[in-house]
Amino acid sequence: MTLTSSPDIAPAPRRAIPRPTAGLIGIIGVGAALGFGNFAAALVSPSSSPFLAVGDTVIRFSPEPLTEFAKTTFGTADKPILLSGMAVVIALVAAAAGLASRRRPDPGVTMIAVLGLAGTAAVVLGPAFRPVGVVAPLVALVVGVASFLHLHRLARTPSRSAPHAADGTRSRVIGRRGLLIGAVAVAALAAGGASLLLGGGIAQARQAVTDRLARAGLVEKAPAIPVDADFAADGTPTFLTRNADFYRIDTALQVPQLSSDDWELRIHGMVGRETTLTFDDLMARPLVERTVTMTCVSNPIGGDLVSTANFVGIDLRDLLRDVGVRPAADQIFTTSVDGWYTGTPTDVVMEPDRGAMLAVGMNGEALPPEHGFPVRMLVPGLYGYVSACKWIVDMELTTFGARRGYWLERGWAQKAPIKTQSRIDRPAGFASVPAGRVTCAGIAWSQPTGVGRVEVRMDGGPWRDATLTTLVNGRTWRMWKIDFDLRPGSHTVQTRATDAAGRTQVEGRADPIPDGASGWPATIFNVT
Ligand SMILES: Nc1nc2c(c(=O)[nH]1)N[C@H]1C(S)=C(S)[C@@H](COP(=O)(O)O)O[C@H]1N2
Ligand SMILES: [Mo]
Repeated sequence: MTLTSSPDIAPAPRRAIPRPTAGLIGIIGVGAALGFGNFAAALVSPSSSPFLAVGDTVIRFSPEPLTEFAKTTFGTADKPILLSGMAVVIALVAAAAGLASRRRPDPGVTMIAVLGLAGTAAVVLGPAFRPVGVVAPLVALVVGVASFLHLHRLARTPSRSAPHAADGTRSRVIGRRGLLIGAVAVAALAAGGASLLLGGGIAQARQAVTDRLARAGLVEKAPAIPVDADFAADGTPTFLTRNADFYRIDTALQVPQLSSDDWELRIHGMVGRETTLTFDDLMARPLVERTVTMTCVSNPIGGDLVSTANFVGIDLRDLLRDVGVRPAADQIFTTSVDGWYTGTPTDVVMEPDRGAMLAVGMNGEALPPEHGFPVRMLVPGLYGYVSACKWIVDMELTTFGARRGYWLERGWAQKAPIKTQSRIDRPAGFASVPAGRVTCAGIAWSQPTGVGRVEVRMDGGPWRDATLTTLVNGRTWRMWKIDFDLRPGSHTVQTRATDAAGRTQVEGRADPIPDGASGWPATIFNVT
């Protein structure tokens, strides 16, 4: 390469780029790759962001104990934490490659090419790959290499304005301002691409569905929630969980952007009549509204992976009866647009009172993107990982022998009814409360039967019956509270719930894996 910045100056022999500049050039080159890659993905195919695809791959191949640790330790923050960690590692690699390129650009170019190819591979081998998906990682690769080479060239070009050393060979230091502007532009682009990826695309389609649901008639309406359905004033959650507060669990790093206009559900396999349902087909069926408490199998004792909402959608049993299920099909295998998959026992879904649904609405609006817009499955009384496929696009009637769900492959149980549970919300663990009358309060659930009784004991004393809220229905949680008169000192409160059929919550402690946590919760607190 011959590079002269100006014909009237003889090319000076070029020296190494100063270290800080070299590192920064590496970072900006990679930043440009990521920013443009995200941006291209947002425009072309949301699932093809090379950065997010690498993250998805990390998740898919993480050993089960690690994902479980991340889920329980970081909760919903697990994904931002993973992405931030990846960003830090990539920035370090980029800076190192930049430093190695003080004279020749080859190490930096190689690094960007390797990262770009890794991103391309992650996209191409990802579960939701379509051929247009290669555009974004290739844009990232080309833009990354080009910006790196350009900056490298600038940095190595002797500057006319720079004071010349005695030998006249001082390399040009790119203006700090120029670099800063470049870095900010790259960051803005990356952020812009990310926000487009994470939301903009389907807002209109969602609003249209919300409006449509507001006009639609319901053949089954959920009874109004009684005002005394919770003890929120005493520390329990409100009966209905706001959509923004509803717990969220899935393997998707980026929320799938699937418009209701593009949505189709193929129902096939061991069925009488293979069927493809469009969103209009779904909305043309009788719509039902049901109040349901959902729970994640990973919820530890005392955990908050449990929430309640009013869901609107169609009755899944009715739909399957219309399609016709062959008797041998013991598994309903569902797949999401992002490639996640699970299997649900057919016999449970076909129970007349189970209330299994394909849901499109949640608490008066279209499903939020994070909760499966446009359509998700829902089976009251089964943990989400075996029943609640979000962004559902495929339903195959098959057998448990033929196919295994995503979490089954990772050691979780095939059949997973939600275990009867109770939780102590007040007092909080290690809280200090004034002596005298102390109110203890919390929640309990036992779907689909419903909670019939919650007993509470203090410091290993006799079990006492707590006051319960009105039972809304067997598919939902129920709140409890009880007062104790307590002296100063350390105290331990413990609960156990019993379902409406008289079965009491299991005392023995079990971890969430393989089929849900068990054990009577206990909270230690101080009376002062
Ligand atoms: N597509 C998809 N659907 C999914 C999952 C997932 O990872 N991907 N996770 C399941 C699990 S483990 C649970 S507990 C519920 C959680 O639903 P929510 O996020 O709406 O609360 O979704 C289920 N459906
Ligand atoms: Mo879950």
